Amino acid sequence: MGSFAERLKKFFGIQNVVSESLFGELTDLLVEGDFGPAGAYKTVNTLRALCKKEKITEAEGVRNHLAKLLEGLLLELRQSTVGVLDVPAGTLQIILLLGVNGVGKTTTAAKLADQYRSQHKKPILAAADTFRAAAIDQLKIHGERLGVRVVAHKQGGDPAAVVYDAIDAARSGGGDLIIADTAGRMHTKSALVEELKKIDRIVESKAAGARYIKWLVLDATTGRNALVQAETFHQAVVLDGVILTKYDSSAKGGVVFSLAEDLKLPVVFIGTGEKYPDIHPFDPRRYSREFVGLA
Ligand SMILES: Nc1nc2c(ncn2[C@@H]2O[C@H](COP(=O)(O)OP(=O)(O)O)[C@@H](O)[C@H]2O)c(=O)[nH]1
Ligand SMILES: [Mg+2]
Repeated sequence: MGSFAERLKKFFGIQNVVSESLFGELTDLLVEGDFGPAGAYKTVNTLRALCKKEKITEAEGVRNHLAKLLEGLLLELRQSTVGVLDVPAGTLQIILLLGVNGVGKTTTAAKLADQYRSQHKKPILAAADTFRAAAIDQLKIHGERLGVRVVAHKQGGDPAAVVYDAIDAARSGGGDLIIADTAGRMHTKSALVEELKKIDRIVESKAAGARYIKWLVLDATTGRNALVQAETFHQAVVLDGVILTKYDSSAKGGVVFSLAEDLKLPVVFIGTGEKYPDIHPFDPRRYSREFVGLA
């Protein structure tokens, strides 16, 4: 449990009567917890009305209702996260991992390859971060360790062409799942958006009959900035979901609720460390309960 959950737990432990000041302080706390002011007010307003209707008189009851309310918000999006791990046999799946530098894309690509392999999939890693030679080498090292094939071109090459080749390799019997690592770093935002659109267009045109998925990797410790990143990437390519990394070192996590509410983007996986097994399918109930310090 992160220290932010501890704070919420403590807060509800100290308050025992349901008063307007409880709701006021809770709003401030949610803002601090990366909810953003608008989201915090909206959530607390709904919560206040709910508690009034249900005649809740103890703080503990407010906490339980908050957890349920948050869970409900996430469950609305559940539909789109169903089957993140199980893809119908015979269908090629292409996963494009997007995100800014340092969020954990390459690590996540390796973790996913390991996960899917244990689900009897045959993944191929595509080194579509062609920006630095070191990025390509990093993915190759993971591939060797995991015994997973890596499709790579030279540094400075066209990222879309790497994915293209990986799709050909898969279709000629080399695999049934492509996990593409990308760069996500450009001198300007508009250059990044153009590059993203280009990769997306090319992969889309080659992906007929395949299940093409775009997941944005976000670092949980960056707080509200993660939402800004999500807006940029979502505008450029229409994302299918988010993978939240470094949850082990994050104290907060309220941004997950803003992603759901503001952008209708579900979190599909959570990264909880640097090792291969440190990735877990997102569990809305558990996450919401942990967030308020109930789990
Ligand atoms: N603690 C922690 N560190 C992570 C996690 N995911 C990635 N990292 C670390 O974050 C750093 C950047 O990761 P990398 O995959 O190279 O990011 P990229 O630039 O997006 O490809 C590395 O030191 C990783 O070990 C995670 O879930 N938890
Ligand atoms: Mg990388």
